[in-house]
Amino acid sequence: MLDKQSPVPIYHQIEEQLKQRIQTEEFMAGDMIPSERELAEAFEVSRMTVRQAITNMVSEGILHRKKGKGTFVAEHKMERKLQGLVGFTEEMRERGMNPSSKVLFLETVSASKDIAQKLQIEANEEVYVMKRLRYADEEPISIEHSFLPKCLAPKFNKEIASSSLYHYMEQEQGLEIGKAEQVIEATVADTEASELLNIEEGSPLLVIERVASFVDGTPFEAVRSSYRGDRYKLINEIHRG
Ligand code: 16G
Repeated sequence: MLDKQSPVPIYHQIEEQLKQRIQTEEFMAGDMIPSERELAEAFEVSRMTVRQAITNMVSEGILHRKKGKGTFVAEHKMERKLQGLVGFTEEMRERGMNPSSKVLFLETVSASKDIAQKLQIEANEEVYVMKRLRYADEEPISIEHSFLPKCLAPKFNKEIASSSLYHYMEQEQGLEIGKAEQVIEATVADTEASELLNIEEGSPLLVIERVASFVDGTPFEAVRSSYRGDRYKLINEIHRG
């Protein structure tokens, strides 16, 4: 099965074979692959060599390890185009997935300096702070921690929060969403995020911080959304010059 005379390193040949078995769906997304020991025996190589191949495939995001359980074929990542301002509900529906939310909390607080600056309001003005866990087809995908000026939606409540914020602003409040500025960075899941998103502590997260405004320029939401790095990726097209 392996060509031990080839200049191609053995671990690389093992990677190629495993990738092929994933491509031909011998191993499907979510399946556990054989253990290092079993693979080492099957390929007649050392466990070290197998480990090298698996480690490379884990860092490429093709496989993932679950502590004490084994190594699994990763689910395909959802791709999100970095174009167009869409909300979570719209985005998942466009994919043919069923979006849902769990409102972890929704409270009224007075805005901190930082939040007031982002929302262009006075410090201490009332804002809603909410945390929502967002699901696609029953699978937790992201945690959203949002701040909204209370005066823009005085009757905002948990029921509205558990469906679509953008739908509420546009269809119920008759306000037109215009643009958002966002910053994207990487982080890792802490204990709370790992429990909510059903991933190991320390797993990668993709964090998007966004301030969204209505067409008249009034900011209506400052949010920090943390997406599972194993299920979500961002793509865009860029032009030279
Ligand atoms: C997205 C937004 C979030 C917004 C939500 C509205 C990012 C980073 N976050 O998740 O700020 O609250 O959509 O979705 O894109 P909804 O209309 O389903 O509530």
